[in-house]
Amino acid sequence: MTAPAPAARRTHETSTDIATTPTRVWQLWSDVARWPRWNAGVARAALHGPFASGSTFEMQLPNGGPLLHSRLVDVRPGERFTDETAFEGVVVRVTHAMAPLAAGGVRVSYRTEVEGPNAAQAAEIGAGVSSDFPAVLQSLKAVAEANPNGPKEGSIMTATITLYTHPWSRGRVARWMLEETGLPYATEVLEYGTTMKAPAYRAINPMGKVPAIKHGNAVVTENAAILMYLADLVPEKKLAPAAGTPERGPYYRWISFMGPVEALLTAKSVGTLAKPEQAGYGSEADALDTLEGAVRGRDHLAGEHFTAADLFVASLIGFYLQFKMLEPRPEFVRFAQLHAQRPAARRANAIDDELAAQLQAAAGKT
Ligand SMILES: N[C@@H](CCC(=O)N[C@@H](CS)C(=O)NCC(=O)O)C(=O)O
Repeated sequence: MTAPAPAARRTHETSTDIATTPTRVWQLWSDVARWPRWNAGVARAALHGPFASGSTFEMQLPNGGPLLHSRLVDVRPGERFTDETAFEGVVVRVTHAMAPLAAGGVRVSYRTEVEGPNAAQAAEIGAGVSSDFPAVLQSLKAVAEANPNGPKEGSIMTATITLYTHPWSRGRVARWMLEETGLPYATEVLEYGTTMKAPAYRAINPMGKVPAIKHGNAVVTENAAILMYLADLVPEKKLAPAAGTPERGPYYRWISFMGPVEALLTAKSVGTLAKPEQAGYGSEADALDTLEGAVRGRDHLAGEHFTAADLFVASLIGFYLQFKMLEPRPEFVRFAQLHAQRPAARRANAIDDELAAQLQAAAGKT
């Protein structure tokens, strides 16, 4: 018989100073469902019970990563909390602590402790778990410092977002955007022709169409408006160029240009185009060449990084290519495929594919 390998323990610590109050940091920490907003290493998080010692929570890691089941083991409000996760035969404990600084602000530190039977494995897992903590702390700092006193009582930022959709609809565009924001949201699925046209839903969208979102008392319909509204809720994600910057021009321009493009493609699919000088979309050649010119040789339409304009243009090009309503010019295909690879796009599609399968299974039973 071989003797069991000695138990091993590995620790890592990283910290940063944040110009905010302990109350604000605590607010962000204890709002588990909103962790994905500032922690790119978490796609979705759900707490069962209060933010207190003994409660459990789940974290879905991004990019098809595992669903982790964790427990809060030591919660001291306004000061620190420790969570524990059993993972691949080891136990990972992370202590999130803060201490007020004499000059103002708070020093926030994350300490990771991994215990397991095998030292090499514990070291590897410890390094893996804590590798993105410096980036996570920088994001936490950005969100906290953007609003050091936190949302006011009853502020829209604490309100729930509901997405009204159908898995086979343009609601996929809105869901992709919601996944980009990292904000928690609920989904309400409407059925074509029935619940979508019922008075209860027409009170939200008189068009009886999806998608729509409701955020507190704010109702937003039209994908273009939904995307721009959501981008502004999470400035730290830079999904919209800042107001007043030159990049804001192409951002509005290309999001708005998709309205005429959609009108053109749907008109074309039934075989009647309006006279170019009367139609907002002009001639088909001008509209498609303009769209192609916008994406040709570029990965981003507004500035040098991904924004809601890229999301909207890529998702609608992808949608119309899929339904063979748009000619597959190489630059259209490239632009749509490039952005469809984003983790948030893949997550959103996986959620809608699953919902579609459930609807199909339910329809098969009736
Ligand atoms: N302009 C709207 C278009 C919404 C739209 O046409 N949605 C379709 C699904 S892709 C719909 O709800 N159709 C149902 C109906 O009209 O009864 C937007 O961009 O959000």
